[in-house]
Amino acid sequence: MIFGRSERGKPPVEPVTLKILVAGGFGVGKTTLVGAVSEIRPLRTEEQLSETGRPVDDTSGVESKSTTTVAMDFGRITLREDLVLYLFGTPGQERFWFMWDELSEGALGAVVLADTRRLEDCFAAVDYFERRSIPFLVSVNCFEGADRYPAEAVRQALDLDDGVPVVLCDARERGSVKEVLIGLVRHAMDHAADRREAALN
Ligand SMILES: Nc1nc2c(ncn2[C@@H]2O[C@H](COP(=O)(O)OP(=O)(O)O)[C@@H](O)[C@H]2O)c(=O)[nH]1
Ligand SMILES: [Mg+2]
Repeated sequence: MIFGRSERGKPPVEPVTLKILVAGGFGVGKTTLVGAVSEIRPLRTEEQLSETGRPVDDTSGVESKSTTTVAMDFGRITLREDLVLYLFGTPGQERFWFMWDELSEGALGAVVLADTRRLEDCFAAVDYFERRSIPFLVSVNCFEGADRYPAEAVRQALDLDDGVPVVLCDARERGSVKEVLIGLVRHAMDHAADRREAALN
């Protein structure tokens, strides 16, 4: 047949899929960011965690308040025909770090979202990725009413290595978030290349 794949001259591509984590403090815009770019309806999983050992049906008094909602965001974006990103928004609270260890398995890298009004909320995430040598960038979500700081000031405040990109974004804007993700993929690729080179020397 003249039609079909031979006519186009190239076989269909099987896309490369990459796993990206989206971390940062509570309310910094992780769910918003994933929702802004995801092609699939973002999946939010909510789980009731009861305090250790407490029977779930123990409804005595207000004790039922001891349940906590854990939300994890999941989304997908096709950056190019041959490149698909899966996004995992990680719960920010420290007590959920056991989840991060599994989530970060096989991850290409991470976006650490930051709000300049409470930068300290992302210290823990920065620390986590630094310790594990997982490539990450810091993306400042520019809320209205929050003072704007140059990227360099944010880098200093967070004591980031020179190589860690700091970018500004609007977590609600698809185009803005896409730029952040492209920046992260580039950064992670560079990081991987540097490591390969170091291993050869
Ligand atoms: N003005 C503004 N509001 C935002 C922005 N990003 C998130 N929000 C709002 O901030 C709140 C917390 O965002 P959310 O995505 O739920 O934060 P998460 O806890 O990190 O998942 C929500 O009400 C969002 O609508 C932003 O860039 N600008
Ligand atoms: Mg959220």
